[in-house]
Amino acid sequence: MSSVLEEPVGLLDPRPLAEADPAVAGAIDRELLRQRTGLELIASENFVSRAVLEATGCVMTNKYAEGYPGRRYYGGCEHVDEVERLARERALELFGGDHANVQPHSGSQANMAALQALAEPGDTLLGMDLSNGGHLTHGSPVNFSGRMYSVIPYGVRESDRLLDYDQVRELALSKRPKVIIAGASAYPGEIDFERFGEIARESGAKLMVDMAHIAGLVATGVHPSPVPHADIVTTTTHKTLRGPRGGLVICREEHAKAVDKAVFPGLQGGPLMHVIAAKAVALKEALAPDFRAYAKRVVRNARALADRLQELGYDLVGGGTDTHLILVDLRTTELTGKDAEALLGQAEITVNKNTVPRETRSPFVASGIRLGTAAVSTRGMGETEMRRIADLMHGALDSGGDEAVLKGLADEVRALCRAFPLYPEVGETP
Ligand code: DSN
Repeated sequence: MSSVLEEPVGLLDPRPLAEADPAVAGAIDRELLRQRTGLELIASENFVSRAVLEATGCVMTNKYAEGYPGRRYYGGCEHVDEVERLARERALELFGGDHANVQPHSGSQANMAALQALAEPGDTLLGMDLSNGGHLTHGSPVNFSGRMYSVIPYGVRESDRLLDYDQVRELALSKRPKVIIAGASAYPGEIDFERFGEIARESGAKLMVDMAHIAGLVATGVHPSPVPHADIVTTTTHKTLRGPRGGLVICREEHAKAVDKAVFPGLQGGPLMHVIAAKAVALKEALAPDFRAYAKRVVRNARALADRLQELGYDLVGGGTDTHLILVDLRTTELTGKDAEALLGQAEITVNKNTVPRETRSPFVASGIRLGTAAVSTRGMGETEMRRIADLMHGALDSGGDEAVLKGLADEVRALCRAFPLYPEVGETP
């Protein structure tokens, strides 16, 4: 053996990101600037707290922890066990239910786990049609859910474009699905989960609810909870719940083992322990009394934005909103969803094009735009700002693409955002 000390090699680079990788650091800085200076109206997005950001970037990213607290396949899990237990306990305190699994990497994986726990490949599912407001994982033919199961879609009524519970009941009684999936990603109305529960019981189906969009509203009682009515409830943690990107499952005791087995080893390997730490932090924040005030403001703001858009002549699916979400049907204008997304983008207002009920265009073009107030409400904006935002949006949508007009609107958007600073603790926007 050599007694000469070798030069250490491969040690961790101690430099901050800006020095170690200016290309990535630069893109992150530009993204921070974009989030700070523009209006974020994507209904599924929000801004997390500094504490959630810190946990998401913590050393728990280094740890493998396949299994569950107290039953892992790796040593050294005592600290990650602590955060996973905290996250599970807080999820149950917040939402009720018997059992929580906080490991799904995303909402899609939470849905996959729920379906795996409740049904066998080939079984029949009833799910909301994507262009009526559902989600890919609720049975779309291009998704695992549509490929693995036999899917019967339900939708909204033609008259008022609100959920057609009579249709759901008729389909459930005639087709006898194994699982009914309730929940939506582009539906502005309140969902009657009690009614879904009754239909499921009457037809002998299990009820799975995906509450991803409205989880923050459910957590605070601002939207009725699906938990008492459903076998399994899934959610993401990053929408109105304002946590890190990820998924979460809550279920009745009778499904606990099947859900845990479906998540691991059924679908995933090692859980993202840093994200689970951040979920625990976000769930603590959602348990604090001011989160309820926030959730109420999100809904009040959505109503104010919807009211002003209607005054300006826009056609809103469902006639308005009961939640954080608004779906504008642009078929009364000359614009497609794609045109509208681009025009608003030039004014630094970020939205997504979205299909609308009885859509005739491709999802890449679409006839609507979807809006949400979770992120702007996190910045502290209120109803006065919502009316202003509707006017700014109208200015852009009515601009005919006039670059000077759009630039003027972008200046106004930046001024509005400056009055509601985002992450001021990280330093002023230059
Ligand atoms: N992509 C999410 C949304 O925007 O609603 C759903 O998965």
